[in-house]
Amino acid sequence: MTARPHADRVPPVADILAGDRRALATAITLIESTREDDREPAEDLLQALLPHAGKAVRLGISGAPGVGKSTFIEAFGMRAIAAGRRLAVLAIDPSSERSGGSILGDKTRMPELARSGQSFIRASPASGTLGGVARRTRDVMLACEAAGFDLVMVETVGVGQSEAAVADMTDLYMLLVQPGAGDELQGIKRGVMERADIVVVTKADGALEGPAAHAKADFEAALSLHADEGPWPPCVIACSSLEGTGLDEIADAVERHRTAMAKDGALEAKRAAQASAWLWREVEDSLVAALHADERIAPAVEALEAEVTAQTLTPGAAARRIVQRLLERDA
Ligand SMILES: Nc1nc2c(ncn2[C@@H]2O[C@H](COP(=O)(O)OP(=O)(O)OP(=O)(O)O)[C@@H](O)[C@H]2O)c(=O)[nH]1
Ligand SMILES: [Mg+2]
Repeated sequence: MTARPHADRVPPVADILAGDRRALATAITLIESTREDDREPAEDLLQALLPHAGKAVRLGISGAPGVGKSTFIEAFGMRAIAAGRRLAVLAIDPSSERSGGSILGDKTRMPELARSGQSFIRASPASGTLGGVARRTRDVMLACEAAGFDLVMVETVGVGQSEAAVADMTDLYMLLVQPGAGDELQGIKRGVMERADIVVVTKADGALEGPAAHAKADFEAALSLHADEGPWPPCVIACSSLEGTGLDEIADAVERHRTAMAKDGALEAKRAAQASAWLWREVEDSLVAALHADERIAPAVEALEAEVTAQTLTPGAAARRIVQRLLERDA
């Protein structure tokens, strides 16, 4: 089959900029397409949208399964919409088995948001990408911003590297934790805690109100251990998405974070560093994908990997030879 042009699937830039939801959805499908012949039109489209992106508040949300992410996003998001925001929710689902049901699942967990004309919900399966990370979520975020969404919440379940990716593409990273399991800090990896700008203790209501206060104190103590002198000292806030308590405090913290990051160009510097880090992430991903896709190199790569697993060759030496093969490929 010959590759056919996909011009029919490239939505007009003007429609996206005008906030046409169908145009945006079509754009996202193109951006997320893994077809080789979709890459160039997708990149051209993003290039056209880029000057119109960047004005949104970018929030990253992660937490263990069942911690209350969807309920929080619904409650927090509806308040933001009531305050005049347009909200895009982008969910990265790192487990491919779950991805089939996740979109529907999240829409039923966020019924009000799903119905609101001021919100846009999109789930991306992260299957087939490195480190369980949806490679295109950052691009999707830019498209949503160009379409006029001025608050973006990027959500991921707290497993694997997707948390780091979410922290790497947002202005403010929120880690959701729940009361009860707080004593051992819920096995949260140190690196993840250190990235959190706000730790949100969820479900602070009813019988869990006391345990939530305990968890808050535990996390405050843990955070103070590695609080550095950045523009924003991380904080811990308890909330109940069901009762609506603590949500104003979180919204206020988001505002204060914004103000703190506006000083001395801290936000611009953070975004610049993120874009640069993303570039290298993409370069690594592309190189590895090229290696795996190339039938002329694949057998040699496999053979080298076998030597490494048999411990007869060091990973360093094997990596150097693999890179050499790739560089010499088209020579
Ligand atoms: N008591 C109480 N329960 C809550 C609150 N928020 C969420 N829950 C409950 O916790 C359970 C999980 O909530 P979700 O919002 O689906 O959690 P999640 O983190 O999105 O879960 P996954 O998407 O499966 O990772 C549900 O039964 C919610 O009703 C809250 O503020 N208070
Ligand atoms: Mg959820």
